Amino acid sequence: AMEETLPPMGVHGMGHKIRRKEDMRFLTGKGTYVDDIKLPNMAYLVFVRSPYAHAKIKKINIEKAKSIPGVIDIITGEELEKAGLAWIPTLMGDKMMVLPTDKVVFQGQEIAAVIAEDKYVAMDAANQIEVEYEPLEPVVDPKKALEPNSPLVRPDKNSNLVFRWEAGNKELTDKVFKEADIVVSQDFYYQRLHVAYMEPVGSVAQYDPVSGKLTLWMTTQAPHVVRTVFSLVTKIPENKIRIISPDIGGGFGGKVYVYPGYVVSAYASIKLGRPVKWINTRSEDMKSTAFARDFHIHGELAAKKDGTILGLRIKVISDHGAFYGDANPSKFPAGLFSICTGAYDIKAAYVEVTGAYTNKPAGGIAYRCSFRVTEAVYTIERLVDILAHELNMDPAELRLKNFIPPERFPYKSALGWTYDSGNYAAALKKAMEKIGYYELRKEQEEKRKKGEIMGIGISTFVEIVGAGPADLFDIVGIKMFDSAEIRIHPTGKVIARFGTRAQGQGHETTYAQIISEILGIPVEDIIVEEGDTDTCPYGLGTYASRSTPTAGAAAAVSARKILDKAKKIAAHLLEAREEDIVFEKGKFYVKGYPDKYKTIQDVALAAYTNPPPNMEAGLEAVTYYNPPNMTFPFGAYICVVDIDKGTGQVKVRRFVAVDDCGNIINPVIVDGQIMGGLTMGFGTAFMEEIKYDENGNIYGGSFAEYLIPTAVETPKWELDKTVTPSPHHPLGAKGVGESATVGSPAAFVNAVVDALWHLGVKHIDMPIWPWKVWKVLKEKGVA
Ligand code: MCN
Repeated sequence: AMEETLPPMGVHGMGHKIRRKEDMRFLTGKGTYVDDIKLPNMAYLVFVRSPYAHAKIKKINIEKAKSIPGVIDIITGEELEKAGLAWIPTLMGDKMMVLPTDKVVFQGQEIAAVIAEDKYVAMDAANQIEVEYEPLEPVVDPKKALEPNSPLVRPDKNSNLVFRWEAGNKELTDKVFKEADIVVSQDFYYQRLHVAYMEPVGSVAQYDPVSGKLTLWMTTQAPHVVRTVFSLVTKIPENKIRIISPDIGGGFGGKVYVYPGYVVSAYASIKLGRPVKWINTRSEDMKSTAFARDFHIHGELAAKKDGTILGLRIKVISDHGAFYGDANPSKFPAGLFSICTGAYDIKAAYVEVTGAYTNKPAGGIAYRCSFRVTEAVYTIERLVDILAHELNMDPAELRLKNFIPPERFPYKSALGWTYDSGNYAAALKKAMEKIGYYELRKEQEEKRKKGEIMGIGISTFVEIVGAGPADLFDIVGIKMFDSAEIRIHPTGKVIARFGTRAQGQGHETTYAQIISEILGIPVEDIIVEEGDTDTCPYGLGTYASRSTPTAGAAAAVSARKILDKAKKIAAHLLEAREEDIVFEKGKFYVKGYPDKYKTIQDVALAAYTNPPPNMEAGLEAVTYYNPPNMTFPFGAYICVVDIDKGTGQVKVRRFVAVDDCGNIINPVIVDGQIMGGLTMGFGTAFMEEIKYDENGNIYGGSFAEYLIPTAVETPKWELDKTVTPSPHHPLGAKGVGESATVGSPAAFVNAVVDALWHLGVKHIDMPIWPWKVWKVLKEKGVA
C-alpha cells in the first residue's frame, strides 16, 4: 500500500512525502538493536535488585552464587568503590550510585552484578545472593520529604531538597492578582509515567587489552556525551572509548541518562577481558530506569471580567526520586517550566519550582517533553479552560482574546523567553473550522437537554525546542550545539554523518532530504549515519526535538559550504566566472546557457580529479551549529468526547490536531511524529500511571498493570497544519517530535471536564480511568 501512495525516491528535497529509507530495515526485521549484538566469548550480566525502597545493606553473601557452575564473577559496590566507580555524575551535575556500598535508596535498585557464561545461569545465581538488610523509613511523598524532620534519602546530602527555583516578577504578579476581577485556582497532579520504549536499556561492552580500546554498544540517545562522561570517570582516554548506539528501539528521553548497567558492563569487560552483555528485562526496566513527570502543581490565573488574562502564579513540587537525572534545563530560572505563559500575552507571571529527593528511581527527566514543558503546557491550558468556564465564556473565544498577536513576534514573554514566531489564532481557527466547532457546541446543548454527556476540549499550546543556544544549555558542562559532516565521493555519492542519534524519528531520510534540497543529489545517493563516536562528528544527541533545529540546520550549512566550493569548480569546468554560474536542480550552467551544464556529480568528480589551480581536492564540509535561539512550534488541538453514564467510559469521538512546525522537511514523517505523540498523550490522559505504596513499593511494574494504548484504544487522529517558518533556522523549520505529547493531554482533560462542568466538576486528575468518572457521576446522581 505504501508503494501506491508514496512516490519513489529521487531528487527529493524538502516537503516531499517520500518513504523512510530506514523502513525496509525495520519492517523486515533487519534492524540491529543492542540485544542483537552477539560477540564471540561473550558473558552475560544480571543484577541483584533491592526489594526495599530504603534499607541499610548489612551484608552481601555471594559464596553460594559464586559456586554455581557457569558463574564467572560477582561485582559489588565495595569493589567498584575501590575502582572509583561506585558513584557517577548525572547529566545535571548531581551524582548517582552505580552500586551501593551503604544503603539502597529505591526498590529495584541494582545491588550486585552477576556475570556468567549464560544469561539464565546469571539469573539463577542472582537469586542465590543473600543480602541482609536493615529496613529504614522510606521517603515516598515529596511534600513530606521537604519537611525538616524527614529521613534523608541520600547518604551524601543533608537535605531532601534538590533545588528551589523562582522565575518572574513576584511583586508585579501579586499586585495584578490583587487588582483582578477574578482569580481561578486549581491543584493538579501530573502523574508519574514511564517512558515504555520498545527496547529496554542495555549495553554490550568489549574491551581489547592489546589496544586498550573499549567499545560499547549502548541504548543511548547521546553517544558522544556518554563517551565524555565515561572518559572522565574511568580516566580512559576519550579516543580509546567507542560508543555505538545502533537501532535502539525508541528512546523518548529515557535513554539520555547514564545507567549503572553501562558502567558495570564496561568495568566487567575490562576486568575479565571478555565481552559482557547486559539487557534489562521489561519489569527491571520499569522498576529502575528513569521516570518522568510526577509534578504536584498549584496554578492560579488572574483576569478581568471581560476575560483579559492579567497574571499567572504557579507553585510546583516535583519528585525526582533518589537521583536528579535531568540534563541542565537552561540558565532560565525554573528551567523550561517557564514556558508556562503559553500562547497568551500575560504581562505578570511568577513561578516557584521545588524539587525533592524521594526513595524512588531517578525521575524528573525528559519524556517526550523538553524538561518540564509538558507539565507547564498542561497547567496553563487547564487554567485557561477553568477561567473560561468560571466566566461562562466560550473557551475558544477566551483564547482568541488573549493570544499573542502575530505582529508582536519576536515576542518576549514575562518569564524571559523570546518566542521566534507564531500565529496562534490562525491555528485555532483552522482547527475550529475543521471540526465544526460551533455546530458541536450546539449539539452539546441539545444532548445536555436529553441528559447525554458530551464535551469539547481545546489546547492551544506553545512548545519550546532546540537546545542550544550554547549560552543557555549545557550537559555535563558541554555547551550545546550539533553537527553535520557531508562528504561527497568522486562518483557523486554521499555519506553524511551527524552528532545526533535517531531512535525512530527518520533522520536517515530527512537529513538526506535537506542535503538533496540544497545540492540536488538524489536522496538514494545519500547515506546518513549517526550514533558512532569513532566516525561521527561530536554532537549532543537527540532529545528536546533538537535534531532539526540543530543538526538539521548544520546539514543545511554544510551543504551550502559545499555548494560554494562546487560553484568554483563548475566555473573552472565551464571556463566562466563564478558570478555567472547558475545552480538549479543539481546542474551548474552559465547564466543564459542552461543546455551546456555540468551536474553536481561532474563537479564531484572534478573536485578529486581536476580541481581548479590553487584549490584543495575533495568535496566535503563539517559544521558545528549553535542556534541563535530555540524554536517555538505550536498547535491547536480540539477533542470531542462522549461519556457513558453507566460505566464512566470516555470515548474520544474526534480529535483534530493543527500543528505548526514551520517549514516541513518530510510531511509523512511529521505526521507520524504527531500521531505517535498524540497516542502518548492519550495514554497519559486516560491510561498510564506509575504508583507507589507508602513503603515505596511500586504497584505492578510491568505491562500487565502499566497500560499503554494499542491500536484498539487509540482514536482516529485528524491532522492539519499551518506554516509559520522560524525566522532564524536556515530552513525555516522548527522541531516537532514532542509537540503532540506536550499539547494533547490538556485537550483530553479539558474535553472531559467540559462535559461534566454543568454537574459541578472542575477537575479530574489524569489518568482519567472510567471509575474516576463513574464515581463523580454517581456522586452527582447521574450514573
Ligand atoms: N521534521 C520535519 N520537518 C520539521 C520538523 C521535523 O520533517 N519541520 C522531521 C525531522 O527531520 C525528523 C523528525 O521530524 O525526522 C523529528 O524531528 P525533530 O522534531 O527535530 O525531533 P528529533 O529528531 O530531535 O527527535 C526527538 C523527539 C523527541 S525529543 C522524542 S522524546 C521522541 C520523538 O522525537 N522520541 C521518539 N519522536 C520519537 N519517535 C520515535 N519513533 N521514537 C522515539 O523514541
